[in-house]
Amino acid sequence: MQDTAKASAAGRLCDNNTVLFLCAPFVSRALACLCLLLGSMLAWAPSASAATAGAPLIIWFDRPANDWEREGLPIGNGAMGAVVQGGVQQDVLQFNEKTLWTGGPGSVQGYDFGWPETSRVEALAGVRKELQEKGRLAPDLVAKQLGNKITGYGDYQTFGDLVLSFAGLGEVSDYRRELDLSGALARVSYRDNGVEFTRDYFASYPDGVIVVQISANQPGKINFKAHLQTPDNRRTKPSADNGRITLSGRLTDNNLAFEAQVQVVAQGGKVTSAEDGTVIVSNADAALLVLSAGTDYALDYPTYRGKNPHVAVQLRVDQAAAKTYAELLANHQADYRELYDRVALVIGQAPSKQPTYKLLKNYGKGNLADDRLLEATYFQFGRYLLIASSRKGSLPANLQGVWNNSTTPPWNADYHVNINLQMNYWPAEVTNLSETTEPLFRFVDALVEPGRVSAKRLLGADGWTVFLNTNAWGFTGVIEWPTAFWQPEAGAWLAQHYYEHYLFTGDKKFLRERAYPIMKGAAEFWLDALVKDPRDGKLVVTPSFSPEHGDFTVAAAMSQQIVFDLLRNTRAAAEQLGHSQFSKTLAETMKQLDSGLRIGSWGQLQEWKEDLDDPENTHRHISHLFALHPGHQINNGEDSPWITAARTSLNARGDGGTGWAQAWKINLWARLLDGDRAHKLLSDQLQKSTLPNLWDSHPPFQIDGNFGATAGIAEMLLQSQNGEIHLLPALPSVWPAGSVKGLRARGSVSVDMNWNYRELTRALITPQQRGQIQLRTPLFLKEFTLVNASNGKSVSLKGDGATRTLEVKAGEKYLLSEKKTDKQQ
Ligand code: FUC
Repeated sequence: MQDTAKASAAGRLCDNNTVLFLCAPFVSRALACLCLLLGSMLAWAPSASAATAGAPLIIWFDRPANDWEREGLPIGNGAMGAVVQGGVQQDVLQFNEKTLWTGGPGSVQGYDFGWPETSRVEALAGVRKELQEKGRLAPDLVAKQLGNKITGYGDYQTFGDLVLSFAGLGEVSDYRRELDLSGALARVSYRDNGVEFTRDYFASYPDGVIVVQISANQPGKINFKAHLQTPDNRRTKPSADNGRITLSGRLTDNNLAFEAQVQVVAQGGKVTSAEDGTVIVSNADAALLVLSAGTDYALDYPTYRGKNPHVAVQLRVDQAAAKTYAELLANHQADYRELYDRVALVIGQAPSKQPTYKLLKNYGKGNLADDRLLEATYFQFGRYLLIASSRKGSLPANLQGVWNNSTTPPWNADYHVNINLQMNYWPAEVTNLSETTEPLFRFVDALVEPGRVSAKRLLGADGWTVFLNTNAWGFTGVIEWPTAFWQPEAGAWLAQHYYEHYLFTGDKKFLRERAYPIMKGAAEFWLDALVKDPRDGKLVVTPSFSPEHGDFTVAAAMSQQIVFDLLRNTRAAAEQLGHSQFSKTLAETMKQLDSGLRIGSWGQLQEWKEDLDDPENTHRHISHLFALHPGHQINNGEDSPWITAARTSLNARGDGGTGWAQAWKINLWARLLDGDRAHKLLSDQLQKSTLPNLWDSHPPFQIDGNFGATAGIAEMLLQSQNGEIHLLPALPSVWPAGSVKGLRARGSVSVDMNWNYRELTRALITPQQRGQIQLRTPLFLKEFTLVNASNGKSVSLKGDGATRTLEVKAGEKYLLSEKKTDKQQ
C-alpha cells in the first residue's frame, strides 16, 4: 500500500515537466532519484519484463503522411518492404522487392562490371611514379588515368503501389497512424460516422508476404477498391480474377522478369474483380489483403538470372491467403519478437501523449522523459529497420534499406562500400541480431569472383577486391567520379565483418568455411598490391585517397589502417585454423607495413602520411579515425598518445556532418569513453539529420545513419574490442539510471546491466562459451558480490583493480551486484 502511494506520488511529480527538468542529475542526486523512480523501478525489475518497460515504443502520427520520405512508416521482411502512408480516401501502400534492379547483364546500354576494357596496370604504374615524384596528385588527374566510364550500372526500383480507394467517407475524426516497434505492426485508425475503422499492415518473414487487414467495429461497413500501379519503365498490364490481382512483366532496360500478386479475401459482403485489374469490396465486415512479389534475379555471377518468379509468388500468396489474419499475425510476431525482444533499453523514458514528430520537434527543450523516449525509440528503430531490411534469403540492406519509391533513387540506392554498407551492419552483432548479417555475407561471397577480375584488371593483383560502390550485379570495378572512385580498401573493410561475426558468435565453422576464405582472398590482394615506399622502406598503399577530399597521396592513414586491420585479423584466423605458413607470411608483411598512425604538428592523428591536415577542415569523413572505430588498432589505453591525437582530430573536425557522419562520431566518442560528447552527437543527429518518421537524412533519406546511431548507443553501454568486456564505458549524465538487456560482447557473451547514479549496480553475464573473460567496471573498486545466478554460490575473480578475470562455463549465468550498505538495505 505504502509502496503504491510512493510510486504514484513519483508519477505525479514526473508528470510535471518543470519538475522533470529540475530532475537533471547535476541538480540534486536525491531529487533525480525520486523523479527517475519509475524508470529505475523498471531498471531493478527482472530483465525479462524490461522489453516494454518505461513506455511502449511506437512511432506515430495524428495524420496521414504528407510525404513518403518524411512521414511514411516502413514495414519489411528483408526481401520486401512497404511504406504506410495511410491516406483516408486513398491509401497508397508503396512497396518494394529487393531484387528489382535495372542495369546489369542484359541492360540495353551494355554492362561491364566496372572493368576497363584493357588492363590498367601500366597506367597505375604511371600514377605511382608521378606520386612518388610529386607527393600528391589532384583527384581528376588520377581519375582520368584510372577511372572508367560505366554503363548499365542500374538503379534499385520501386515495385509499385497497392492503391486502396475508399469511397463515401464523411469527416473522419480520431485519426492515428502508428508503427509499433515491439510487434512490427503498423496501424491506421479513425472514426467515421460513429464507426471505428482500423487498417493493420505488416510484412511477414515466415509467410513471405505483406499483409493488410481492413476492419471496422460494425458489420458490413468495409467498402473499397484495390489496384496495383507501377512505373512506366516496364512492360506489364495488371489483371484481376477471383479477388486476385496479378501484375507481371519485364523491365524494359534489362528484361528482368517480375511479378506481384495480391489476394483480396473479404469476410461477408461481396468481392468483384474487374478486367482493368481492380478488385472491389462492398459491404464486407473485414477484408484481408495478401501481397507478394518477386523477380527472376539470382545472386549468381555472371548472368544473375534464375527462375521466373511466377510459381513462387503464386504459392506464397495462395498459402498465406488460406490462413486467417490472426494466424498470419501470430506467425509474423513470433518470428519478429524472437529477434527484437532480445534487447531492451530503459533510460528514463515515460509514456507521452505527443506524436513522435512532436517529440522530435521539441527534443532538447526540457521535457526529459520525452527526450529519453525519443532516444530509446530511435535506438530500437535501428534494430527494427535491420530486422525489416535484412533477413536470410535476400540481398543486404542497401542505402535505403529496402524502401525506395523511385526509379532513379539517390546514389541508385546501391551499396556504397566506403562506409555506408558497413555502417548498416554495425549494430548487428552488438545489439543481438547476428542472423541479420547473413544477406551481407552471401552478397560479399558473391563479389569474390568478379572482384578477382577487378583486382587483376585494375591493379594486376591476385585475390579480390571492390572499390567505392557496388550493385546487385557484381559491380566491382571503378567509376570515374574523381573524389571517391578509388577505394580498393573496401574489400578489406568488408572482410572485417566476417571476423567480427566470428568473434561475437564463436562460430568456428563459420570462421573456417566462410570467413577465412574471404579474408584470405582480401589479404592476398593486399600482399600483391602493397608497394615499398622508397622514403622509409615501409609497405604502403599507392595511390591512396582519404574519402572524399584532399589529393591522392601515398599511404593515407585510412588505407594503411584498413590493411593493418585485415592482415592482423587474417593472421589471427590463420593461427586459429592452423594455417601457419600463411600466418607467417602475414606476420612478415605486417612488420614492414606502414601502420597509418602518425601524430602531426598540432597534435592530431594525421590523415595523410605527410602532415597535411588543416585544423579548420570540417569534412564529414573522418576516415583516419578508422583505427579507433570500427577498427581497434589504437584504442587500448585511455592515456595512449594515439587516443589523445584521435581526440584532437575529432575535436577539430567538429560535431557537424550529414546523418551517417554524426552517427560515426557517436561511436568514436563512445570509444574515447566520453559519454556526454557521444550523447551530444546523438542529440545533434536527432535535431539536424532525422526526419519526422525517424529515418536518417543525409539528406536525402539514407538509412546508414539510423544503423550507425543504434550501434553508437550500444557502444556507449558496452564495449569489447580490447579483449575485455567493458561495462558502461561511456554512459552520459542524462541517463543516470536505467537498464539494458541482451547486448552482446565479443567472446559470445550476453550482458544485461542496471545502473543508478551513473554507476553499475548489477550485471548479468551469460557466456555461450567456456573460458576466461576479462570484465571491466569500477564496481570492482567498491563493495560487490559475484554469484552463479543458478545456484547463488559465490564465484571468485582473479586480479584486482577495475579489470578482473572470470573463469566461465558455457550457459551459466554470473550475477555481479553492488553490495548494498546497511543503509540501502
Ligand atoms: C559516400 C558518402 C556520401 C554518401 C554516399 C552514398 O560516398 O561520402 O556522403 O553517403 O556515400
